[in-house]
Amino acid sequence: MRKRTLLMSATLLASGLTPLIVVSAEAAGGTPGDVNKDGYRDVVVSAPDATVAGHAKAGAVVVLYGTSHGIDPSRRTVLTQNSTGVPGTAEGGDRFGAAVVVHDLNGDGYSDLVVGAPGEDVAGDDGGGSVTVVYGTASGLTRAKTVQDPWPASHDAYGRTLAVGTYNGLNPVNDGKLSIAVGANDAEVTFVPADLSAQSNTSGSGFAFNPAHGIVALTPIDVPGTDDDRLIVHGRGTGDGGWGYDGTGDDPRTAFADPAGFEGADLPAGTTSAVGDLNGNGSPDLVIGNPEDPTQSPDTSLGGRVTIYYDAGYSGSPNRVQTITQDTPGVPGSG
Ligand SMILES: [Ca+2]
Ligand SMILES: [Ca+2]
Ligand SMILES: [Ca+2]
Ligand SMILES: [Ca+2]
Repeated sequence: MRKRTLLMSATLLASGLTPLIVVSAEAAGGTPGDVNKDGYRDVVVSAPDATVAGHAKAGAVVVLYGTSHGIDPSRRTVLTQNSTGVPGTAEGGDRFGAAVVVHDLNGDGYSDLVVGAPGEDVAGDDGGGSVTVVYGTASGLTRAKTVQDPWPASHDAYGRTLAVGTYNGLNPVNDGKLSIAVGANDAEVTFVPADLSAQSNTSGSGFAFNPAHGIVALTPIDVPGTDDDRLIVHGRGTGDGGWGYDGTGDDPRTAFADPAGFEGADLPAGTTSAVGDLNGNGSPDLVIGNPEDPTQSPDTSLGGRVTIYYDAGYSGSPNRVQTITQDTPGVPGSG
């Protein structure tokens, strides 16, 4: 155990980055992000490149439990595919934890973990990828289920990115119900019912993304008090001329999905996004990150750019737009 803990820490330090863990705010009767239902939110950190039992990049997810005085580092659970109750076996390159979402899927007040292992070999399909739900329970994180891939022949790397929400209009078979949105290495988003009932799987379509690059990131937008959420989808494709991309089909692209369908709004290109209320008016603001922004000079000056769409949360249409680069006054460094 001690050895594994040290390995994990080293991997986290070596990578320098951990994937964004998204906590949705819809837990029914519980505290969002509270895996053990003690009223304190918990921290979930993933290390998809962690070595497990000698298998490089098998991957692990660590839950650190909140207390009245913050995180207690002595109280934690390390989950791998070798953990009791977790399906499968830790193997080299599984990358268990490459994506993680924390959400109470079954409404019992215990937040659950949705974990992607996009490098998992599945039956007859090397690197097909897998998604696992690990349920928070009174007895810990020892009960888990595999999320079936309804389209295993259509893609690999199932579970490379994940989101949870109620996506009306995007998933007609499962309309009005909580879904797990799953990205893979094609241009489609698969919606799986959160109760994992296999019969109502369906797949979204309509993105002008390049299927060779897959879905890069999914960001949920929670619409409070409704059963109708939004989704930002990042992929790659051929940028339009206005962005000055090279047109080879690997440029960052972003789509906004609302009940009217995909690309309901024209969001700035980017490979990552986050949602929060930056100006404190109660309406969500969208923050899009594009580390490959070539505005200064196509593909020669990738200084990067952050674009803020204020109060665009439910429509994708902003009241105000702000861009930030390293050349923005007050930001250290230069673009
Ligand atoms: Ca807790
Ligand atoms: Ca495995
Ligand atoms: Ca639960
Ligand atoms: Ca706002």
